[in-house]
Amino acid sequence: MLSAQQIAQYHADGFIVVPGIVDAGTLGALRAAAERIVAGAAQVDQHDAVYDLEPGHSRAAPRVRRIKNPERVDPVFAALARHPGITGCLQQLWDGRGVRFDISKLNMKSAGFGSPVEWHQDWAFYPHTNDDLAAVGVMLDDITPDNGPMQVVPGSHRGPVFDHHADGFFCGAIDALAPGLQLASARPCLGRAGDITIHHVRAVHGSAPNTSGAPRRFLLLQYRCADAWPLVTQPRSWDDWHAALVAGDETLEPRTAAVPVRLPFPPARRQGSIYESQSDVKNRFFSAR
Ligand SMILES: O=C(O)CCC(=O)C(=O)O
Repeated sequence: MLSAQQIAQYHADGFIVVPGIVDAGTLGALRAAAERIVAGAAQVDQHDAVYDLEPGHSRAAPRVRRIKNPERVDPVFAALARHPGITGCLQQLWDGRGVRFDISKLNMKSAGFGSPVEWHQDWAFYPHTNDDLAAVGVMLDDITPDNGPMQVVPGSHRGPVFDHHADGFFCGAIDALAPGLQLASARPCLGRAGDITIHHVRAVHGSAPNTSGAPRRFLLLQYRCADAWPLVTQPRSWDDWHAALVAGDETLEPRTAAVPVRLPFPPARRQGSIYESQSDVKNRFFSAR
Protein backbone atom coordinates (compact mmCIF):
# COMPACT_ATOMS: atom_id res chain seq x y z
CA MET A 1 0.00 0.00 0.00
CA LEU A 2 1.19 3.51 -0.80
CA SER A 3 1.22 6.07 2.00
CA ALA A 4 -0.67 9.35 1.65
CA GLN A 5 2.74 11.00 1.25
CA GLN A 6 3.73 8.70 -1.64
CA ILE A 7 0.42 9.36 -3.37
CA ALA A 8 0.85 13.12 -2.96
CA GLN A 9 4.43 12.87 -4.26
CA TYR A 10 3.28 10.95 -7.35
CA HIS A 11 0.67 13.58 -8.13
CA ALA A 12 3.13 16.45 -7.53
CA ASP A 13 6.22 15.04 -9.31
CA GLY A 14 4.70 12.56 -11.76
CA PHE A 15 6.81 9.66 -10.47
CA ILE A 16 7.76 7.72 -7.34
CA VAL A 17 10.09 4.89 -6.33
CA VAL A 18 8.40 2.28 -4.14
CA PRO A 19 10.82 -0.02 -2.29
CA GLY A 20 10.58 -3.75 -1.80
CA ILE A 21 7.56 -4.73 -3.93
CA VAL A 22 9.01 -7.83 -5.66
CA ASP A 23 10.31 -10.58 -3.36
CA ALA A 24 13.66 -12.35 -3.78
CA GLY A 25 12.12 -15.60 -5.11
CA THR A 26 10.18 -13.83 -7.86
CA LEU A 27 13.21 -11.71 -8.67
CA GLY A 28 15.34 -14.84 -9.11
CA ALA A 29 12.72 -16.34 -11.43
CA LEU A 30 12.52 -13.12 -13.49
CA ARG A 31 16.30 -12.92 -13.86
CA ALA A 32 16.57 -16.60 -14.84
CA ALA A 33 13.84 -16.13 -17.46
CA ALA A 34 15.58 -13.02 -18.80
CA GLU A 35 18.83 -14.95 -19.11
CA ARG A 36 17.08 -17.80 -20.96
CA ILE A 37 15.55 -15.35 -23.42
CA VAL A 38 18.85 -13.51 -23.97
CA ALA A 39 20.58 -16.84 -24.66
CA GLY A 40 18.10 -17.36 -27.50
CA ALA A 41 19.51 -14.26 -29.23
CA ALA A 42 22.41 -16.45 -30.34
CA GLN A 43 19.98 -17.73 -33.00
CA VAL A 44 19.08 -14.34 -34.50
CA ASP A 45 20.85 -11.82 -36.71
CA GLN A 46 18.41 -8.92 -36.66
CA HIS A 47 15.58 -7.35 -34.66
CA ASP A 48 12.43 -9.46 -34.55
CA ALA A 49 9.22 -9.75 -32.50
CA VAL A 50 11.20 -10.57 -29.34
CA TYR A 51 14.61 -8.92 -29.66
CA ASP A 52 15.82 -5.37 -30.16
CA LEU A 53 19.54 -5.86 -30.66
CA GLU A 54 22.43 -3.59 -29.71
CA PRO A 55 24.76 -2.37 -32.47
CA GLY A 56 27.60 -4.91 -32.63
CA HIS A 57 25.36 -7.90 -31.91
CA SER A 58 26.47 -11.22 -33.40
CA ARG A 59 25.46 -14.83 -32.90
CA ALA A 60 28.84 -15.46 -31.30
CA ALA A 61 28.54 -12.49 -28.93
CA PRO A 62 24.80 -11.76 -28.49
CA ARG A 63 23.95 -8.22 -27.39
CA VAL A 64 20.30 -7.61 -26.56
CA ARG A 65 19.10 -4.05 -26.00
CA ARG A 66 15.47 -4.83 -25.26
CA ILE A 67 13.28 -7.93 -24.89
CA LYS A 68 9.91 -6.97 -26.38
CA ASN A 69 6.75 -8.13 -24.61
CA PRO A 70 8.48 -10.68 -22.35
CA GLU A 71 5.03 -11.50 -20.90
CA ARG A 72 4.30 -13.26 -24.22
CA VAL A 73 7.51 -15.28 -23.97
CA ASP A 74 7.66 -16.49 -20.37
CA PRO A 75 4.79 -16.89 -17.89
CA VAL A 76 6.82 -15.45 -15.01
CA PHE A 77 6.56 -12.03 -16.69
CA ALA A 78 2.84 -12.51 -17.39
CA ALA A 79 2.27 -13.30 -13.71
CA LEU A 80 4.19 -10.21 -12.64
CA ALA A 81 1.84 -7.98 -14.64
CA ARG A 82 -0.92 -9.10 -12.23
CA HIS A 83 1.19 -8.69 -9.06
CA PRO A 84 -1.23 -7.29 -6.45
CA GLY A 85 1.52 -5.11 -4.97
CA ILE A 86 1.75 -3.35 -8.34
CA THR A 87 -1.90 -3.21 -9.34
CA GLY A 88 -2.84 -2.14 -5.80
CA CYS A 89 -0.54 0.91 -6.02
CA LEU A 90 -2.11 1.91 -9.35
CA GLN A 91 -5.63 1.57 -8.00
CA GLN A 92 -4.67 3.88 -5.17
CA LEU A 93 -3.29 6.44 -7.64
CA TRP A 94 -6.44 6.20 -9.78
CA ASP A 95 -9.04 6.66 -7.04
CA GLY A 96 -9.91 2.96 -6.85
CA ARG A 97 -10.74 2.61 -10.55
CA GLY A 98 -9.90 -0.56 -12.51
CA VAL A 99 -6.41 -1.20 -13.88
CA ARG A 100 -5.74 -2.58 -17.36
CA PHE A 101 -2.38 -4.01 -18.45
CA ASP A 102 -1.13 -3.04 -21.89
CA ILE A 103 2.34 -4.37 -22.83
CA SER A 104 5.80 -4.61 -21.34
CA LYS A 105 9.43 -4.36 -22.36
CA LEU A 106 12.63 -5.33 -20.62
CA ASN A 107 15.33 -2.76 -21.24
CA MET A 108 18.57 -4.66 -20.67
CA LYS A 109 21.10 -1.82 -20.56
CA SER A 110 24.04 -4.19 -20.24
CA ALA A 111 27.24 -3.27 -18.41
CA GLY A 112 29.61 -1.19 -20.49
CA PHE A 113 27.46 -0.62 -23.58
CA GLY A 114 23.71 -0.51 -22.77
CA SER A 115 22.08 2.05 -25.08
CA PRO A 116 20.58 5.35 -23.90
CA VAL A 117 16.92 6.32 -24.33
CA GLU A 118 16.37 9.93 -25.38
CA TRP A 119 13.95 12.23 -23.54
CA HIS A 120 10.34 11.49 -24.34
CA GLN A 121 6.79 11.31 -23.00
CA ASP A 122 5.03 7.95 -23.33
CA TRP A 123 1.85 9.95 -24.01
CA ALA A 124 3.28 11.05 -27.35
CA PHE A 125 3.18 7.39 -28.45
CA TYR A 126 -0.25 6.42 -27.13
CA PRO A 127 -2.66 9.24 -26.19
CA HIS A 128 -5.98 8.20 -24.60
CA THR A 129 -9.23 9.87 -23.62
CA ASN A 130 -7.73 10.63 -20.19
CA ASP A 131 -4.16 10.54 -18.90
CA ASP A 132 -4.50 8.09 -16.01
CA LEU A 133 -1.85 5.84 -17.50
CA ALA A 134 1.48 4.89 -15.98
CA ALA A 135 4.50 2.70 -16.56
CA VAL A 136 5.76 0.61 -13.69
CA GLY A 137 9.51 -0.04 -13.78
CA VAL A 138 10.62 -3.18 -11.97
CA MET A 139 14.31 -3.11 -11.06
CA LEU A 140 15.84 -6.52 -11.78
CA ASP A 141 19.24 -5.14 -10.69
CA ASP A 142 20.26 -2.45 -8.25
CA ILE A 143 20.02 0.88 -10.06
CA THR A 144 22.78 3.35 -9.25
CA PRO A 145 23.82 6.78 -10.57
CA ASP A 146 26.37 5.02 -12.84
CA ASN A 147 24.43 2.29 -14.62
CA GLY A 148 22.03 4.46 -16.59
CA PRO A 149 19.08 5.08 -14.28
CA MET A 150 15.83 6.38 -15.73
CA GLN A 151 15.64 10.13 -15.06
CA VAL A 152 12.39 12.04 -14.81
CA VAL A 153 11.68 15.79 -14.96
CA PRO A 154 9.49 16.44 -11.91
CA GLY A 155 6.19 18.19 -12.65
CA SER A 156 6.51 17.67 -16.40
CA HIS A 157 3.39 15.46 -16.39
CA ARG A 158 1.36 18.64 -15.88
CA GLY A 159 3.04 20.49 -18.73
CA PRO A 160 2.66 20.46 -22.50
CA VAL A 161 2.97 17.44 -24.74
CA PHE A 162 6.26 18.15 -26.47
CA ASP A 163 6.83 17.69 -30.18
CA HIS A 164 8.30 14.22 -30.84
CA HIS A 165 8.77 14.75 -34.59
CA ALA A 166 11.80 15.30 -36.82
CA ASP A 167 11.64 16.34 -40.48
CA GLY A 168 7.87 15.90 -40.39
CA PHE A 169 7.85 12.31 -39.09
CA PHE A 170 7.25 10.98 -35.58
CA CYS A 171 10.61 10.03 -34.06
CA GLY A 172 9.71 9.25 -30.43
CA ALA A 173 12.13 11.74 -28.91
CA ILE A 174 12.07 15.39 -27.87
CA ASP A 175 14.69 17.71 -29.32
CA ALA A 176 17.11 18.29 -26.42
CA LEU A 177 17.09 22.02 -27.19
CA ALA A 178 13.28 22.36 -27.14
CA PRO A 179 12.25 25.44 -25.16
CA GLY A 180 10.67 24.73 -21.75
CA LEU A 181 12.11 21.22 -21.27
CA GLN A 182 13.81 21.98 -17.91
CA LEU A 183 16.15 19.00 -18.12
CA ALA A 184 18.42 20.46 -15.42
CA SER A 185 15.81 19.55 -12.82
CA ALA A 186 15.62 15.85 -13.86
CA ARG A 187 16.03 13.35 -11.04
CA PRO A 188 17.31 9.75 -11.29
CA CYS A 189 15.17 6.85 -10.08
CA LEU A 190 17.59 4.86 -7.94
CA GLY A 191 16.88 1.76 -5.89
CA ARG A 192 17.52 -1.87 -5.11
CA ALA A 193 16.52 -4.90 -7.14
CA GLY A 194 12.85 -5.57 -6.33
CA ASP A 195 11.95 -1.88 -5.99
CA ILE A 196 9.56 -0.37 -8.51
CA THR A 197 9.14 3.03 -10.11
CA ILE A 198 5.81 4.41 -11.24
CA HIS A 199 5.85 7.23 -13.76
CA HIS A 200 2.95 9.15 -15.23
CA VAL A 201 2.38 8.77 -18.97
CA ARG A 202 3.03 12.49 -19.57
CA ALA A 203 6.23 12.69 -17.50
CA VAL A 204 9.36 13.62 -19.51
CA HIS A 205 11.98 10.91 -18.97
CA GLY A 206 15.09 9.36 -20.50
CA SER A 207 18.29 7.59 -19.54
CA ALA A 208 22.02 7.66 -20.27
CA PRO A 209 24.13 4.76 -21.61
CA ASN A 210 25.39 2.27 -19.06
CA THR A 211 29.10 2.96 -18.82
CA SER A 212 29.48 1.09 -15.51
CA GLY A 213 30.55 -2.49 -14.93
CA ALA A 214 27.12 -3.51 -13.60
CA PRO A 215 24.01 -4.46 -15.59
CA ARG A 216 20.80 -2.44 -15.34
CA ARG A 217 17.84 -4.62 -16.27
CA PHE A 218 14.64 -2.57 -15.95
CA LEU A 219 11.28 -4.12 -16.83
CA LEU A 220 8.65 -1.56 -17.85
CA LEU A 221 5.03 -2.68 -17.47
CA GLN A 222 2.52 -0.31 -19.09
CA TYR A 223 -0.92 0.17 -17.54
CA ARG A 224 -3.98 2.29 -18.21
CA CYS A 225 -6.93 3.10 -16.05
CA ALA A 226 -9.92 0.93 -16.99
CA ASP A 227 -11.81 3.96 -18.31
CA ALA A 228 -8.99 5.32 -20.52
CA TRP A 229 -9.73 4.50 -24.16
CA PRO A 230 -6.88 4.59 -26.74
CA LEU A 231 -7.06 7.28 -29.42
CA VAL A 232 -4.52 5.67 -31.77
CA THR A 233 -4.39 1.87 -31.58
CA GLN A 234 -7.80 0.30 -31.14
CA PRO A 235 -8.13 -2.94 -29.14
CA ARG A 236 -7.97 -6.09 -31.27
CA SER A 237 -11.16 -7.44 -29.72
CA TRP A 238 -13.39 -6.94 -26.70
CA ASP A 239 -12.20 -10.26 -25.29
CA ASP A 240 -8.55 -9.20 -25.40
CA TRP A 241 -9.39 -5.80 -23.94
CA HIS A 242 -11.39 -7.24 -21.08
CA ALA A 243 -8.85 -10.02 -20.36
CA ALA A 244 -6.24 -7.32 -19.78
CA LEU A 245 -8.19 -5.92 -16.82
CA VAL A 246 -5.89 -6.93 -13.94
CA ALA A 247 -7.67 -5.24 -11.01
CA GLY A 248 -10.98 -3.54 -10.25
CA ASP A 249 -14.11 -3.09 -12.30
CA GLU A 250 -14.71 -3.09 -16.05
CA THR A 251 -16.52 -0.15 -17.62
CA LEU A 252 -18.22 0.66 -20.93
CA GLU A 253 -17.98 4.39 -20.27
CA PRO A 254 -14.64 5.97 -21.25
CA ARG A 255 -13.80 9.04 -19.19
CA THR A 256 -12.78 12.04 -21.25
CA ALA A 257 -10.51 14.71 -19.83
CA ALA A 258 -9.16 18.00 -21.13
CA VAL A 259 -5.71 16.68 -22.01
CA PRO A 260 -3.26 17.96 -24.64
CA VAL A 261 -2.84 15.48 -27.51
CA ARG A 262 -0.46 15.42 -30.46
CA LEU A 263 -0.81 12.38 -32.68
CA PRO A 264 2.27 10.25 -33.53
CA PHE A 265 1.76 10.65 -37.28
CA PRO A 266 3.08 10.38 -39.90
CA PRO A 267 4.62 7.28 -38.31
CA ALA A 268 8.32 6.95 -37.58
CA ARG A 269 10.42 6.13 -40.62
CA ARG A 270 12.07 3.35 -38.62
CA GLN A 271 9.03 1.96 -36.84
CA GLY A 272 9.57 -0.86 -34.37
CA SER A 273 12.72 0.19 -32.54
CA ILE A 274 12.54 3.28 -30.33
CA TYR A 275 16.34 3.36 -30.31
CA GLU A 276 16.46 3.66 -34.08
CA SER A 277 13.53 6.03 -34.52
CA GLN A 278 14.96 8.31 -31.81
CA SER A 279 18.22 8.61 -33.72
CA ASP A 280 16.36 10.88 -36.16
CA VAL A 281 15.84 13.58 -33.49
CA LYS A 282 17.54 16.87 -34.42
CA ASN A 283 19.55 17.32 -31.19
CA ARG A 284 20.32 14.29 -29.02
CA PHE A 285 20.97 14.72 -25.32
CA PHE A 286 22.59 11.39 -24.49
CA SER A 287 25.68 10.42 -26.44
CA ALA A 288 25.08 7.80 -29.09
CA ARG A 289 27.84 5.25 -29.33
O1 LIG B 1 15.12 2.15 -19.75
C1 LIG B 1 14.95 3.31 -19.37
O2 LIG B 1 15.73 3.88 -18.63
C2 LIG B 1 13.75 4.11 -19.80
C3 LIG B 1 13.21 3.58 -21.04
C4 LIG B 1 11.96 4.18 -21.52
O3 LIG B 1 11.50 5.18 -21.09
C5 LIG B 1 11.29 3.47 -22.60
O4 LIG B 1 11.79 2.42 -23.02
O5 LIG B 1 10.22 3.94 -23.04
